[in-house]
Amino acid sequence: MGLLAQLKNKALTVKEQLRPTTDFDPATLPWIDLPEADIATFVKNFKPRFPLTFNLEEKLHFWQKNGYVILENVIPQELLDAYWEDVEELIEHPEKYKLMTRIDLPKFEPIQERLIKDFPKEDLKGKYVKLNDFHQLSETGKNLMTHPAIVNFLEAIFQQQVVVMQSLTFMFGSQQPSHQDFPWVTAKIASHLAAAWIPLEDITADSGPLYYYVGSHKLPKFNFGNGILSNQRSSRSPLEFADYLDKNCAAQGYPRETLLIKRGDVLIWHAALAHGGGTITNPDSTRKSYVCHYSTEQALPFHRYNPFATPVVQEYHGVHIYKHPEFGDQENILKAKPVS
Ligand SMILES: O=C(O)CCC(=O)C(=O)O
Repeated sequence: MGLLAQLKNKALTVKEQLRPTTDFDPATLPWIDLPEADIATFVKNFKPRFPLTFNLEEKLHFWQKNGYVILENVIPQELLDAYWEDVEELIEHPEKYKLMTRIDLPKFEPIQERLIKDFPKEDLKGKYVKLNDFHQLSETGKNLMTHPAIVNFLEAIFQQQVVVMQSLTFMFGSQQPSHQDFPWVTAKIASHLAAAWIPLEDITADSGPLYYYVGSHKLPKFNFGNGILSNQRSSRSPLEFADYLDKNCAAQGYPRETLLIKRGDVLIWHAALAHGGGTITNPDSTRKSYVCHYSTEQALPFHRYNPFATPVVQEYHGVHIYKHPEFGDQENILKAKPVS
């Protein structure tokens, strides 16, 4: 670490010890998280960008109480097929594409995250594969993550310019321990975060489905030793965090639910909803899914790979998706196919 970085780290350590954050900043909370949120009046005045395909008022009440919503049967099958075709093209011809990929297998330690072409091709079809930000290459990925039903809901809860933060594409269950997203997937405003979990096939109970604790977005926040965000100065580990969530959600009576949704449905969850990947009980059972994280322009005015540069903005269905700062002509290399 250079001298300047050391000084900055020291100053941050002192600041975090003197005044550790204990919760989201009330001054920047999305309106729906405020105690006085009036959903009926909001819905009366809200002009959705696209025709509504779900009962917005009902879903907003559900979100406020439970920290998530499921929009049923809103995504066309052709769009899901078209995205999966792009994924198949990528894993059949990894040498043509520039994409950071993670495979959590011991044989790839210590570098489990690499360019996709640097993994053996046969491992790309196996377990523990996580494709990072494939939407940058796939225009269909951009169309899918900004599907009008998702955009209508995100615009309603944020009431601000929505931006894409990152995406993950899975073939198998992640088996990730319980966590909330805001301590890791951080923007300048931790509460400006939501995620969509888009199944690319019907989800079965043996595939390690996503689980979540209903209402857990209201749980008092975990202290990483230096506040509510996890960073290199934190003294408490992700497993301690998982343990805190599992124990306290049970103690508070937040039911643990398993996500067995179908192609065409989408789950959207709150920045602070506790969730994780269940255990895979049938090793052959796939769990193809596309997980997209969103924020607002106020909280994320840059691409997270280059916070110092002005991002190049692409607009899809009203959502801003920043061009990858290093991908150049790989951005949208897989063009959108016409879907009805
Ligand atoms: O899909 C999964 O199993 C985990 C995804 C997840 O937890 C996340 O992206 O925050």
